[in-house]
Amino acid sequence: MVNIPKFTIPKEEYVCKGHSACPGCGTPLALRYTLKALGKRTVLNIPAGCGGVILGVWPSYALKVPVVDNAFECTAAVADGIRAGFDVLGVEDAYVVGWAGDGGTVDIGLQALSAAVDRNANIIYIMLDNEAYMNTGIQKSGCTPIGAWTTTTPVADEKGWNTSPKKRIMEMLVANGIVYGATVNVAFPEDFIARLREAKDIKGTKFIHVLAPCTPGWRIDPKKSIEVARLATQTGIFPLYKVENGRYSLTKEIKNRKPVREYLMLQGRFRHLKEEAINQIQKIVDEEYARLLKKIKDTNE
Ligand SMILES: Cc1ncc(C[n+]2csc(CCOP(=O)(O)OP(=O)(O)O)c2C)c(N)n1
Ligand code: SF4
Ligand SMILES: [Mg+2]
Repeated sequence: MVNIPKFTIPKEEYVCKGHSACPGCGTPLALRYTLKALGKRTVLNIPAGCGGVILGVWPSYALKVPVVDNAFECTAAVADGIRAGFDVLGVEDAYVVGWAGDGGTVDIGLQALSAAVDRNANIIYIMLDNEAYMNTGIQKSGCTPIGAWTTTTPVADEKGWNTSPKKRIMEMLVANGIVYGATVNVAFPEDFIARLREAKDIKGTKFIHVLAPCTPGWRIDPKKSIEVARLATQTGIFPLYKVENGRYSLTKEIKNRKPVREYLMLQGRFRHLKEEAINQIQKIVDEEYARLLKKIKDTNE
């Protein structure tokens, strides 16, 4: 008898057809997986950015759950306010989610998120990381990786591309005392849903860092967007791990990491990089991966 693996992704859909994301965009997938894990008793708080814009305008809305369109700076504060309202009303079976981009999180929304972690606000905060301010035309954010072209880090010469490292948002929040943090990738839906299911049952502030490709921003073929996202994890550029009460662990083991070149060369935003720069990025990724493994070891002793 053929052994058919158990299908673990819920069939329910809360994202309707007709949203306006570009072909190959990772954001609608992230939204689908999130709502499959949390269900219809979920309220999303979304600031400016592609994550909100692609859903359309009421009554032609692409979501089956309620959304609060909040100001850029205060996603986590508004989410915590809604949670407080639910608590007063005795609503215990609903999830309150902050759903912001990388720019809206590591730059613009950082103080509200940090304050929410201080209060251990009972919310799930999800950061859609497409590694730039995409909705306004691909400007560099604190999450743009070294070597990437953006419209504010143009590649006029070899020094034009982004030279600052990606902000270590997870480590910042761990230092801040967050109870649960995890990285997820739209190319690994079952792992994505498993982390959300884990987070929803924990009291306090939960942070989910999602890698979500942007086809025009990364200059990739829409058909290859999942392949590119998968390579981010297979090369170790975006490892999948979680941190529970300060203890780190890998959620997806990668036995033989692929060379970063395979990830970089599928994307127009990195295609200007020469041998030396690619080797330099490989070295940084190796060092960062070793740091992660050391944190896993140190926090589990
Ligand atoms: C206070 C404020 N500043 C700037 C803007 C303009 N703005 C709208 S969307 C956006 C880009 C958001 O980038 P990110 O949070 O990374 O989300 P993405 O669009 O990449 O998904 C910006 C800068 C705004 N709406 N409000
Ligand atoms: S610009 Fe990028 S993030 Fe925005 S909808 Fe298109 S693919 Fe998605
Ligand atoms: Mg972004």
